[in-house]
Amino acid sequence: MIHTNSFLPLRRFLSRSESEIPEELQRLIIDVAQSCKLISMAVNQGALGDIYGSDDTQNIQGEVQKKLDIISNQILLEGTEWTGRIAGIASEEMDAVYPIPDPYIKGEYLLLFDPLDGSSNIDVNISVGTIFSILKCPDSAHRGSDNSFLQPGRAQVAAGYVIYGSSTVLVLTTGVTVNAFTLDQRLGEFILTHPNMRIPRSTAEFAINTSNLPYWTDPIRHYIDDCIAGKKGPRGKQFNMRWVGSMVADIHRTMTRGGIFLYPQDSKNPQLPAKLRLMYEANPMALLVETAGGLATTGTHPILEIQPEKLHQRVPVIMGSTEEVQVVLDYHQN
Ligand code: P6P
Repeated sequence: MIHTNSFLPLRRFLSRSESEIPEELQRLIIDVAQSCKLISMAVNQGALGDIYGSDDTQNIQGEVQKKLDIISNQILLEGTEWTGRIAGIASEEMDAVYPIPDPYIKGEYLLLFDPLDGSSNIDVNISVGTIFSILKCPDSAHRGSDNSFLQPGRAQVAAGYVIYGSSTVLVLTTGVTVNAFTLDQRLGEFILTHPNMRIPRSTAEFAINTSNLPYWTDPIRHYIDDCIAGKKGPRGKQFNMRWVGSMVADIHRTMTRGGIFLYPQDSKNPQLPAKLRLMYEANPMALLVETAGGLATTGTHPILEIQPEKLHQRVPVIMGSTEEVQVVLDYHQN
């Protein structure tokens, strides 16, 4: 491999980044990326490794935990807890905040993640991913207490995901630009392959689980009906639909070629009007989408402006190409 300026590993990119990323934050991002390399190796074993199937446990979401959910969560804990860079960790797979154990030093950041999003797709070999969010730990708060995590998405100092698909790709933002790095399996390095990602402003592709149609609110139902009506309908153009059932995969497609991703509130389960989690799914994805020029809303409220009340709270999610998200907002207003 000839090292030229076009060959930019993650570590070198972060040190050169135009947004002057603090040294400790650079190192924390590299710690997370290193852990995701190990998760990628575990995922890529497929049926050859003892990783398929479920554990006989449930997480706070009431979801059966896949073996790889547990393994991925453990990899991220062991890859970051010792570094002295974080004061606490929150995960979809852990009920409470994970305090940094003694004798490790507590650092200045808070790390949140969904260690393996879309894990119901693992056994059928569909892309899954890790979603992560990094916040500053407020000096005032008890280092790493629950309340210190409850910050709006706008406060994130970094956010990203790693998609374990036909290739393993890290998509990262520190709020200035969005950049993607493909894992070179031979070198074991994430290499910059998609500098300064921008979401196309318009799209003719929507992603939603249409089996929930009977439970949607009227604005969403009317919006989807009009998309499906195509050229002869009020939108006057043909739409395509995609639904992978793995947020990382659906959002990566949206980041790459545009689109609109919707997991709106529905009345299917009155106790759970929304499905996706704010702190470690909606917020990091919203920061990535909006930094890349897209828009992220609940349908009535910008996601990044929500003041969290609970660590595992859920919110409706509509995000992607700005002009199309604006159309959905218009359906809500009219
Ligand atoms: P449904 C995966 O479980 C997840 O949290 C997201 O990754 C995904 O977008 C959504 O749920 C899929 O939900 O109801 O279509 O299975």
